[in-house]
Amino acid sequence: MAHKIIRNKADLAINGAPPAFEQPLHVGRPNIGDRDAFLQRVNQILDSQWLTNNGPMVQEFEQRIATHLGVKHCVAMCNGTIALEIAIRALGLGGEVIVPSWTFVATAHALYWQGITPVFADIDPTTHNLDPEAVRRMITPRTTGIIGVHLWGRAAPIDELQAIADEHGLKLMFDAAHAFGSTYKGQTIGRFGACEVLSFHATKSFNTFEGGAVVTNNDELAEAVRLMRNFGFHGYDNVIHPGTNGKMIELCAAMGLTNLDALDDVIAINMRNHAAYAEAFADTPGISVLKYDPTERNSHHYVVLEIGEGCVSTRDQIISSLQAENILARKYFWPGCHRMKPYRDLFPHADLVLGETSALAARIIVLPTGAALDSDQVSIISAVIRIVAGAGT
Ligand code: T4K
Repeated sequence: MAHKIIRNKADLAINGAPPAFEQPLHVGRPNIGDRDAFLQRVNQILDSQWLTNNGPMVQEFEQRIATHLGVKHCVAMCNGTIALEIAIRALGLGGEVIVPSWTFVATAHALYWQGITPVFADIDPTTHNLDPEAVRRMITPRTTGIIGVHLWGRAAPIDELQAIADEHGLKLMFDAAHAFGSTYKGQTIGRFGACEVLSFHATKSFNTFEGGAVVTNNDELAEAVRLMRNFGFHGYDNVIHPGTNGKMIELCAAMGLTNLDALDDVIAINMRNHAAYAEAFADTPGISVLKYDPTERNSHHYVVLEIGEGCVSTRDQIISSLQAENILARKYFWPGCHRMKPYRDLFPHADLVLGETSALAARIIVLPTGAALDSDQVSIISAVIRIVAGAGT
């Protein structure tokens, strides 16, 4: 595709020029591994006539994920939300559970859907993750647990949250939907808290179409989660636990096995794109690119811009200018769960204790990246933003 050159304001679509891209550039374009290898696995599934219910592909997938993360158990699920719900139930959480509001709404829904009140604690604006002191402030006699979220794949303050949980007799688990392959103090995410929950949704750096998993080193918990995933069945005709249907299908496991082989390449591309964006905005007043700690592993799957004071345009003006060019940037996780209808109704005054969350929600833009994006496209996206932000090219 020929690329439009953007040198100044006259070249922008908001000023009447044609859009930079004919086809939309999305955040969350799936990374897809070797197509032939995937199709070979699909044929294997069709030949075997075993499509779901803990089939051989799912078992192989679980083993490879467990090995990849260095964790004892991986229980694969149909998606990350059901995996969260099952983990929450298996841990026996109830009453109130403390979570960040600054997360995808599934974290809160997984609790509320089960009659548990999600209590939102504020974040540290530099890490975008839970602020341990804010968590302490939200503990009440009804609190039974804490769900930390490793937002953008950057680990939550695991040690501090574990200390609070231990001090107050609370259960601690993690929503690791963004953190497949990330590390905390050099150790791979998956082993922390009572368990951690992964998402393998199409939009994640590593995907199985739809999918998720509960990973843990706790044998008993893994067993409970396995039972709940399959209606509580223990062998044929013998139900020993209430349960639901959280099973991953063979086709999804086939996609996962294929994409696992391509993961290093995807991460290399993400790192290249992230570095190019960081360089493009290095001297743009009021714009910063969220950094990843070079001493930890991270898929660099999220390119997160913060639009602050000193930028001549607002966040929403930049988003609109990008949309006019067919660049579909996102405001994840605007406006924060606490301002979404179900939780706004529940906590009409939550803004009073979530000042950092509300302020951050107004500053964020998430940009396209991943294997679908080439370096020229990154340059054009950066040029549009720099001009709209008053920094020229
Ligand atoms: N916890 C956290 C912290 C999470 O971020 C998530 C999911 C979960 C829990 C729950 O896990 P899952 O139950 O989903 O496994 C998307 C994803 O659906 C969701 O998985 C993800 N987080 C969230 C951050 O993003 P939406 O509502 O933004 O999806 P949508 O349809 O607007 O698509 C996002 C972008 O991706 C668009 O620009 C289009 C593009 N896209 C999407 C799909 C599905 C493609 O290009 N191809 C595709 O196949 O939620």
